[in-house]
Amino acid sequence: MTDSKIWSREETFQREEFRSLQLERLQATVNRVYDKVPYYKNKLQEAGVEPGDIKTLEDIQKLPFTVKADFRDTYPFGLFASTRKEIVRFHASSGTTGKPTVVGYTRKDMDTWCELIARLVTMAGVTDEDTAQISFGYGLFTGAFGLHQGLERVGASVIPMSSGNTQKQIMVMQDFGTTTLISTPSYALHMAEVAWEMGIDPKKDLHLKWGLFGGEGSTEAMRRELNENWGLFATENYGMSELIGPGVSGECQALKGMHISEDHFLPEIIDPATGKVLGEGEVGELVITTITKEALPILRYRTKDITSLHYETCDCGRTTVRMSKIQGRSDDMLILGGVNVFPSQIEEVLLNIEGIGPHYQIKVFKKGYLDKIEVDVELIDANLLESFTLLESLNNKIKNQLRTVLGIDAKVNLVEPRALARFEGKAKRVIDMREEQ
Ligand code: DLL
Repeated sequence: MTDSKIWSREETFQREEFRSLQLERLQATVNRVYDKVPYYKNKLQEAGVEPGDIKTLEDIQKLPFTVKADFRDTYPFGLFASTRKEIVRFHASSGTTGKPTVVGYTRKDMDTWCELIARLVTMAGVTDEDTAQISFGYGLFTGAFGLHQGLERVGASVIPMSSGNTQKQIMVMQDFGTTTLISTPSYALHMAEVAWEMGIDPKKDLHLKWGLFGGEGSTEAMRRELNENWGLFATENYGMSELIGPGVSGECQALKGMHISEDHFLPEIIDPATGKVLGEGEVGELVITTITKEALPILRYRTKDITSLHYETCDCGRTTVRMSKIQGRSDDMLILGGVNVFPSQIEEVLLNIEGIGPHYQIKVFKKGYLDKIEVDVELIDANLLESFTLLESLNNKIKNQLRTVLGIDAKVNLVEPRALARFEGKAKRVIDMREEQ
């Protein structure tokens, strides 16, 4: 793997340079929300904090958290710190129920966003020689437009394909010579299947070099599958609408975690149960304060995403803090017979078992006071369905693995290839049937 270049000098700042810039920007952000967002002014006053109380970076802990409900309570624009005239773009998050979370950007925010994406695509290996096909859905979702502008900034040739229409995606990849695929990891897996059905081997017949995946989690086993199916080098990136969209963090080619652009985002890890701030390497909920946003500055946003932070300099030379893969969301965690598990841990176990594909679905039920799960898993080879003995032994193997690795008991249903739903955006792998019972 060739070493990619580093886009901005800030990515290699010394820790002290970061700290003084972060303090200055944190103070400016607290002043900004105090002056311009009445909702925040109230929240700060209730917490007994004045902007002048933020004298060191550690004083961030005096600030109250912001949570999703704050967006709901102020829907649509109540957290905005800029006037409508200053806003040049709206996006909204893909909530499944109720009102979406609306976010806005000023011209300067758009420029920052572009810069952040330029950093992450560069660290993944993309250059102005590349042709990037964006297979995220264009629209209110931040994924497509976010990646689009940053890729143009580095000079890549962008194909604004959007998601869906999968056969056409493959045709365009072949005819336009796409080298870079941008999508959710689950959609990329599905696209490879469609290519095979069309008689195209993505690895041999297409020219993919880079896959920049994000918007949802993926395990290392899923990464191997993506690399293998497409013949590309997969990196992952993370973000969320409330904070900016994609661009919060991304992996470099060393694959040692996702680099957070610390000159724009101040990360903390907390114990989700108590709110206590945890130390380097400890696993907990990611909390982020935006320190350069104009339209929508957010103090200590509780992302609900579970990860840890690592500060030592990366092999790529960047000094920015890295966050480990998201293990799950604090509200996704299942408690099965007293054992806490995230769906991503179940995925990791399944994808390491031979004979089953990367498509699965977890159904959660309530039995008495206990949660129980059933896992539907797709076979790779439909012929196995003919042999009861082989099927039974694979089924037992999966159950045993789930028991020995994770300590959980699950009912496993093996289903034929292509029996489970495919996704063009974010996958929905967990079906929660607890409320319906
Ligand atoms: O998903 C922004 C994004 C778009 C990031 C494209 C990367 C690429 P939302 O729709 O607001 O924004 O969803 C945010 O998605 O809190 C995580 O739970 C999840 N998520 C995003 N990226 C990852 C990732 C975009 N790499 C929510 N790993 C976040 C795990 C991810 N979860």
